[in-house]
Amino acid sequence: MGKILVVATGNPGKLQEMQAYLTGENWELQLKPDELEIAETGTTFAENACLKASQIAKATENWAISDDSGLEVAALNGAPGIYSARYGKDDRSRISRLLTELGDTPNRQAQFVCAIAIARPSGEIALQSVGICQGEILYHPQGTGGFGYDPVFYVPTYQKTFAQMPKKVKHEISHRGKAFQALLPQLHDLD
Ligand code: ITT
Repeated sequence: MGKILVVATGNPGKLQEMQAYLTGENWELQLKPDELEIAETGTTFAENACLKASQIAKATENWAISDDSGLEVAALNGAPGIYSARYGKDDRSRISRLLTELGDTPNRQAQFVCAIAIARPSGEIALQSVGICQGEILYHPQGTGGFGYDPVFYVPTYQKTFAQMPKKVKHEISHRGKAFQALLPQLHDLD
């Protein structure tokens, strides 16, 4: 067994996807203690990812990995962006607010962004990466897979929303997939 890596998220959808990327790596994954909540006071995804990884690492005295992500919608000038989790009280109300704010705007262009950070037990950031996936916001939710905004995020190349595509396709092409593809090769070199 390798070193312990605390997965610093309280979002079950994210946790499941992060675990899938880290399976087979030489790290023993551990869940973040429930009571450890980190205030996301940064102004960028990368800053918030670093804050979460660093503070969870220090608090647990272990290595920690965090993901800060969200949806940027062109017609809303990049909103909800880093406030994607705070846009509503649950996934359903977040989606409904997004569709209301967009109305019948013809510009449906959007992107998901994911910043990943890995911190040493000291809190020092060891690795960082960012991944982006382009798509469009539908007028109505489609599909039941995934989590969060997945039912309204449509990827034209696949003619499916993230919630309609097989898990392994989202795993491959998503913002999180791209961030992990950049990060994983470097994960082996950490000491
Ligand atoms: P942690 O900070 O505990 O990890 P969180 O849900 O608060 O959990 P964020 O602040 O990073 O995480 O917010 C991410 C938001 O963006 C949240 O509302 C997600 O539903 C949404 N999101 C991120 N990745 C997504 C994905 O792959 N599919 C759908 N929605 C996603």
